[in-house]
Amino acid sequence: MKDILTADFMVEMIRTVSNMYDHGWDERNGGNVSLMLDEKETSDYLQRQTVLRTIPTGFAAPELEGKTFLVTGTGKYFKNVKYAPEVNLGIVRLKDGGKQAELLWGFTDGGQFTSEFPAHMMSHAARLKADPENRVVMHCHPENLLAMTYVHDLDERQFTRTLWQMCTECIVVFPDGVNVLPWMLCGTNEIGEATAEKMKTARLVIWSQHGVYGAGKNLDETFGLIETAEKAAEIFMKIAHLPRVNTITDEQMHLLEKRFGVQAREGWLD
Ligand code: 2HA
Ligand code: ZN
Repeated sequence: MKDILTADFMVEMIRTVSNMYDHGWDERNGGNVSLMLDEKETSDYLQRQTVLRTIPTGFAAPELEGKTFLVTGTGKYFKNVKYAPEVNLGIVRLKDGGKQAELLWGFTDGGQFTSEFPAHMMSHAARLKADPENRVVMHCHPENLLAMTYVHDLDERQFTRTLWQMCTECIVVFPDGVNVLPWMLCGTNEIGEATAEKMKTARLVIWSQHGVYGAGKNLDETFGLIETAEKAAEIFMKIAHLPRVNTITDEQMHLLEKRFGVQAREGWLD
């Protein structure tokens, strides 16, 4: 077996959560990330037949039976992951229709996966139906997106249109827009189910007064998705109290659609 700390997926996960921390998106134990791994990429690094512990998940996700995930731990600080990956991260495989998770590596202090595991797994199941290549679900607390949920209408079309208007690239990066959940109790199956429902139609889901969920094919793409939306929210928070003299018009958005070969969410442009 090769050293798992040298595997591409591990190096990328450590870099990504460190970068998220450095962006100020993950204070204390805030945020959580899960990355679906395939057998091919883990076979040189992991004894897949050795189960260290079995952990009940408290939900069912039959679509994810047998799937393996590298996931951040509950109560763990992103800033510490690079110093002790085997304590702060774990690799789990779902079984019994998602009701049990077999720990294959990590959480060496007896810990377990993030409290938001239901939202992560239900979101993976929902995104895989929309895009079979989806592998990542990422949650964090970026300050401007969060701030925006205090001062902006939470209507999804309105919220998205404001973000699209803040930077030219936004409609290109997230033509599917953002979906928005009202404040809900986090860490529950209910918020997991609600998030997954919202993930059917967009890769970004805002948790009002809490943070954001993003989904994508790989860690870079998902990070970039949140980074772009957060940049737009930052511009909004800089200008929201000032008179708006200029904007990006819907006509200009249609030009961007044509130039970049993207299709804005149906009915969200005039
Ligand atoms: O894991 O971000 O939503 C800490 C959180 C909970
Ligand atoms: Zn959170």
